Amino acid sequence: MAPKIIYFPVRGRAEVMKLALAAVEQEFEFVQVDYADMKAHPDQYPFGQCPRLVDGDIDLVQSNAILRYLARHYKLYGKDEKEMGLVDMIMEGVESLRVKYLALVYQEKLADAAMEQHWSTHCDPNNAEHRNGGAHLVFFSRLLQRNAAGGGKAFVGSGLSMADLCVFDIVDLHNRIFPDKMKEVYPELVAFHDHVASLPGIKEYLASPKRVAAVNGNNLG
Ligand code: 0HH
Repeated sequence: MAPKIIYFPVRGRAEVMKLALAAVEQEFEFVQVDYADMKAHPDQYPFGQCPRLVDGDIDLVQSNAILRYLARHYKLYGKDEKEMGLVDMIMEGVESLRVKYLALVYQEKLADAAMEQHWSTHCDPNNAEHRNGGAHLVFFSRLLQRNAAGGGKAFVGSGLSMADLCVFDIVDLHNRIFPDKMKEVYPELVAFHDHVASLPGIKEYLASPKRVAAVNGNNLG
């Protein structure tokens, strides 16, 4: 049976899971969460939250635990322990920036001043060494350049990994809210994003109705 992703009808925290399954050309089923059912079944939703993944007898919540399971199972975790550690490291870096992005969208509602603040603190390369909670786009630009084997197309080694899909998603989210600045300041991240978007499986997924239109739950972003 195809893996089932249970979540709200938005991209949100389920998007990288869908990208991963698309990348390995594994069919999946998307099931819209029943909120009351989620709250009534702590056995299935142990933290009272989704996304949830059901794949055979695997039944998980917590998005990064799900992503790591998918990375292990579908061989998106690098070729050895060293690469696996780097995939984890980059995934955690994306998580740090995702939390800042989520605050911008859900708490600040993309207000102009908050957008400026987010760009200044978490995106402007001239401010990278200031206090930013370890969340900054330039860190990803540096890591991409550091991985010579990837040639600008992979963050870890030379093949596609879960790290790439996580970075793809966070760059995609920033491209949407800062389209001009991203092209101007981070052409290498935009080129990386476009490369991932063109990969077999991902290209078809992105153009399909399975890619839900709503990015976040408040129609912003
Ligand atoms: N640490 C968890 C993880 O990484 C965090 C999960 C989480 O925040 O998996 N889950 C939220 C949904 S993500 C949750 O279950 C935010 C998307 C909101 C979209 C709402 C769309 C409605 C549109 C019809 N929240 C429910 C809760 O906490 O009660």
